[in-house]
Amino acid sequence: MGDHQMKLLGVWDSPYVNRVQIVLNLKGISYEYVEEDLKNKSGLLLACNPVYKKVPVLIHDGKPIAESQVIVKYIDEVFAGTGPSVLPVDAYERATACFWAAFVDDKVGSAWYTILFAHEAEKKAAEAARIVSALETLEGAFKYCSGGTAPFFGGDGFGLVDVVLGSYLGWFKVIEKMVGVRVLDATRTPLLAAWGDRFSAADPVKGVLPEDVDKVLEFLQTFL
Ligand SMILES: N[C@@H](CCC(=O)N[C@@H](CS)C(=O)NCC(=O)O)C(=O)O
Repeated sequence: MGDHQMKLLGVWDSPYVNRVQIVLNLKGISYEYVEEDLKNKSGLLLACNPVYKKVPVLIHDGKPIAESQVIVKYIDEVFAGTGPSVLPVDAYERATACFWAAFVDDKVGSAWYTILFAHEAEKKAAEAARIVSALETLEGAFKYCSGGTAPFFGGDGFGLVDVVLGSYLGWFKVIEKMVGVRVLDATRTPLLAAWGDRFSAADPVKGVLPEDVDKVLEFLQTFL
């Protein structure tokens, strides 16, 4: 990407990091990836995100940007002329996409996080049910956003909601193994199930989302 210096601080199995990687790939922006050890955070991470001390952090020409949705919007704006856009030009459509992207992290993200660290099986099952319920709502949102015919929330290509929700797809399989409940189920949410297959197969996503469920579970054990 010309003269731009892009460095991404991340963790390989983080949905928040993965969505930034997907957008960078989508736009064809090359970047240096630095894997963080969250049990021993680097001085660079602490200096770049002193408020939350979390990944992802994108460092663009020495300037740090934190919070995944903020980073995605930043990339889309700064590299507006490079590759496809994830945010619509129309203000109302943009507001709608931001609303659903916030809904995903609010409902799916919070339940995902609780499942990871809850000890009781009942608690994990209740949170998985919250994800299922959010996905049922998102099935309706998909119908609305895609007009019932387009392949993605963003239309013919990825939009903000696609990359935000799509970044959890690998984890849905992990949750299924942890909790024994099917999260993204074609009988309950057929449009979303088909969307998930399309999303996972797309070029910008290949090699980004965690696919090896046991590897993710093993890695998770190191934090418990
Ligand atoms: N809202 C943040 C969430 C980022 C987040 O939770 N990152 C986790 C990894 S998945 C992290 O860095 N955790 C380290 C910690 O909590 O100390 C975003 O969208 O970027």
